[in-house]
Amino acid sequence: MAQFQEVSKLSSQHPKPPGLVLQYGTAGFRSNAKHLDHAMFRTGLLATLRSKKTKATIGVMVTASHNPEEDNGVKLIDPMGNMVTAEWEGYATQLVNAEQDDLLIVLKDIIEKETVNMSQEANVFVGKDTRSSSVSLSQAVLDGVLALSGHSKDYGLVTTPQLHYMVCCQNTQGKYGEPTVEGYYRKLCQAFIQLIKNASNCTDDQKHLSVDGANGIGALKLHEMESHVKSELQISVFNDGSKGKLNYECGADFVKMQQKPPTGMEMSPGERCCSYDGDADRIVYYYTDSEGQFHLLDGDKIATLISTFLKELLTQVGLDLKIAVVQTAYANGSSTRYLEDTMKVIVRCTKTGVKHLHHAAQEFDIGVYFEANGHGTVLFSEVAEEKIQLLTQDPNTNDERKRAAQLLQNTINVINQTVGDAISDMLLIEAILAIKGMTVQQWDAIYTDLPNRQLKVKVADRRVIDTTDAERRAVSPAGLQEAIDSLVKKYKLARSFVRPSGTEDVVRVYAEAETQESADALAHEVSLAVY
Ligand code: 16G
Ligand code: ZN
Repeated sequence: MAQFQEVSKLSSQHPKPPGLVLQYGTAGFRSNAKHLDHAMFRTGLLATLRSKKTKATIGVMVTASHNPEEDNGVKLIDPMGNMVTAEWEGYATQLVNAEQDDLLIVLKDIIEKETVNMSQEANVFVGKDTRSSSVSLSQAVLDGVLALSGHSKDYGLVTTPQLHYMVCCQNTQGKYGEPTVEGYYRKLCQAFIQLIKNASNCTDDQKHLSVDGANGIGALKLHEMESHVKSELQISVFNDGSKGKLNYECGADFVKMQQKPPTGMEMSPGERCCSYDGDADRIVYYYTDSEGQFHLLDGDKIATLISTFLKELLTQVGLDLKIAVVQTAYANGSSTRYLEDTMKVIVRCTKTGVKHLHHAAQEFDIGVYFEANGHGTVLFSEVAEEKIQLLTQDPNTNDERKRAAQLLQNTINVINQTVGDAISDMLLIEAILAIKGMTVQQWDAIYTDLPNRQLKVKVADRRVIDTTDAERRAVSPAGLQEAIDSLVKKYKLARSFVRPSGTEDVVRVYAEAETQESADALAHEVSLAVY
């Protein structure tokens, strides 16, 4: 078939280094950019097959998120803007690892297994982050789509969540919004402006926010968005890529892991600040107090703020909708306790990785999910959206209920339900703080984090560690969990777990305890037990 001749021809321009093996992990393929050209081309091929199979538009995002500038990566986006299924992740790994001469065999094998109708049209949206390698690597993806005669649309520089949004808009025939960057700003910012109208007496201080753009795509996009919200939110962007290096000593991952401010940011005491990661799908907030001490408000604090706000609104509208917060093992114990005991909301714990949290959140009318690292969003079920919409239009609803219903409606519109989105989360958080007249210190004081520590341990083979109970307990190697249990017993309010990383060749260790010294000591002792 002529179709496959084109694949052969173009794939020889994107040859696979013999013997190189890559794995489609929690974050797609990720590696040093030098090793990825063939992976990009082949992901373009696979996206085209996926599009033919689903008869819908598929997204391909070229980014390595918070990794160093030298790395890059690629991820597939399914029709509703969600992550691709486990089966297709497996195909991705097979296709990318096929030696050059076997490529067509593996490709045809996937076509056969999935009974892909090759005469079906295909449509692929492609986006990239600001890494210098992203230019040629995204071209390799486009070549892959072309090789199978698929149609592609190159969105160029976009955040990861923006591309998820475009894919969802396209496949819902505009019901979710318009599949353009401008349409994205319009939808989110209009909802934000509507929300903020409910804030009374906002001071200039409250309207100002400092953002660390991690020298990446988020900074660029904030500049584009600014004019849409200027009257209500004045943003100072630091680490906007004009001087510093991507993710270097800045960005959400750096701030969360180091528990200190990014370099390149001017902060005065008490000032509200936040950091995005390299592809703007994560956000964390922070401030320094008058003693110069740093305070981090991570994904757990964000989930608490948002779920409190939503729960109060649900009470006001009198709708019986089930709200839950989805976390991972990394969630600070204080946050879980506060949510369950004080807020009385359902809390679920899942394995690390957005797809697990997203999936769990879909089981509720309103599912708020956040990883402690700042990746998260809110999902509203169709039923919830309908009930809220009806209330906003019901002539018999009193003013208070109507106002609450409007707030819920605008929250639905400001939040990017396809995936965690730093820009969208930021707009919602800013609106909530303004509506509640809350300072960042007051938000921080909702509960006090237990001191914690994360370490990574290099081992010969991280796969010998197997976990259960949403990664909170190790089932192998034998004796490891018992060792952790007895170490944990030595400290007050302590908890610890280990898990193999899905993105790096290391084992991660997490510990929390009553004091920082105890958390540090426990993390250290547990990491010794892992060897
Ligand atoms: C990926 C995940 C992120 C998770 C992280 C854990 C997505 C889109 N991203 O970046 O959610 O927190 O991996 O990394 O799912 P680790 O397995 O190396 O700890
Ligand atoms: Zn990211």
